[in-house]
Amino acid sequence: MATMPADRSPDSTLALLRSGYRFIGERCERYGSDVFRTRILLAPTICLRGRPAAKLFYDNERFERATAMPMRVQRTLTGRGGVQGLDGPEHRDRKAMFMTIMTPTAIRQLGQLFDDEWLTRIPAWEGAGPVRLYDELGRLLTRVVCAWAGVPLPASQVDRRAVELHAMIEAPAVVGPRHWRGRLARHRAERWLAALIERTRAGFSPAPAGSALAVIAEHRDRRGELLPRRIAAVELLNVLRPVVAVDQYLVFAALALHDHPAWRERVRDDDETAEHFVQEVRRYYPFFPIAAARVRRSFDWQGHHFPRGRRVLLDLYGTNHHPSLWPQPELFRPDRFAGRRVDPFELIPQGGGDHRTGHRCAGEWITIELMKRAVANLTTAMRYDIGAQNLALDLHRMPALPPIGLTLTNIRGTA
Ligand code: HEM
Ligand code: MYR
Repeated sequence: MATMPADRSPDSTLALLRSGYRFIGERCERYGSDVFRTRILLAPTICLRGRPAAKLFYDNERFERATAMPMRVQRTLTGRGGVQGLDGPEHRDRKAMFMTIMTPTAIRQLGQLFDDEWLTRIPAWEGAGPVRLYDELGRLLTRVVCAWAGVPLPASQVDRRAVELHAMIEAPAVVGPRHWRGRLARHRAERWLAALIERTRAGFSPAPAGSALAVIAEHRDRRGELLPRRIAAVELLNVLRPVVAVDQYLVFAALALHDHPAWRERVRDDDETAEHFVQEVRRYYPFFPIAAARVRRSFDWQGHHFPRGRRVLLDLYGTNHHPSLWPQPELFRPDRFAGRRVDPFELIPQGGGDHRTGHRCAGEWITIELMKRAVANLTTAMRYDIGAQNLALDLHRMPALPPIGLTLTNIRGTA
């Protein structure tokens, strides 16, 4: 058996929180290995990156998710009892529920609502001072996703719910007030949506057929049972929260257009080029850093032993920046996707493998659709300036958005 390189520190949890997106990659480079062991949250943990590692990690025979997600992530970002922590037939069943929501027609409808809302907002932005894109898109996507999902949202509640959804996304990997705001936000949002599920089931708040609210409220598990209302709320939040989280990618897309202005024209001219641009934004910019699982049954891989129950972390960011997959990974180059067939274990910002049978993100197509539409809106529907501001990404922070979230000035509509 080969010796797995080991991190010397007695516990690396703080190092992970401090180093952020480069934690696994830096160590892989130091040890000359895409697998090493360390201790995180006081427990032995194996870290992996790269394509063969992703292929291994998404093998359901070898890994499971129950108890894999650290509690601080469950209490903020994902919630407890939702699809992320299920395995086997229960996971298949719950995942199928999500996938019935993601039809091509429904995705187009979401995109259309997003465009309509964006165009409606332009006159207000024209008259306003500086517009903080992250905040503005957070509110816009909150309105859009609630309308699409069948969730009633009075205008007076938009700001509050947008702040709550952002708080959950910003909380999992920080300590201090930002973490506690995320916990409180989750608690409030789950209460709100559990009550809505109850009203919907009782017929007081009818949900449009096929909407996320209807599908989740009416879903029956393999035993024919409705989901407990708290779990239904967690799953409804698993639609609302990540659609709002797409705003980070939209800000990154705007940053990329700013830093690489030659692409403004190229994405306007050609749909395929716009797709390459969006893929490169998802590859290049840091967002979901790491996926977590546990070894289901002991096995050996590449001469290393993986004991049953061991927590394993897959470096999503590091795989998207792996030099053997992506030449000059630190350069933003959408052309790298031209003529390239991307297999399910190479470009994994939203997880790898198969959407239906594995834990790969249920919202990947929605994400791409919204990003393409945002790029079109930023390049054709309006003009704007980006004044002097700190636009540096901070890879030590997870998520890594520039603190101000990108401010646009002098917005003019083109219509
Ligand atoms: C799972 C990232 C948007 C719904 C995941 C996973 C990642 C991810 C890394 C976990 C993969 C794993 O555990 O192996 C992202 C990113 C997004 C995004 C970076 C961009 C904002 C969305 C959207 C939706 C969504 C728009 C829904 C509308 C889900 C669900 C799961 C998931 C339901 C759980 C899947 C499962 O456990 O089987 N996402 N996601 N995500 N995502 Fe996303
Ligand atoms: C979602 O809302 O599900 C999609 C986007 C969330 C991104 C959150 C980024 C920071 C997460 C750190 C979590 C570490 C997981 C082991």
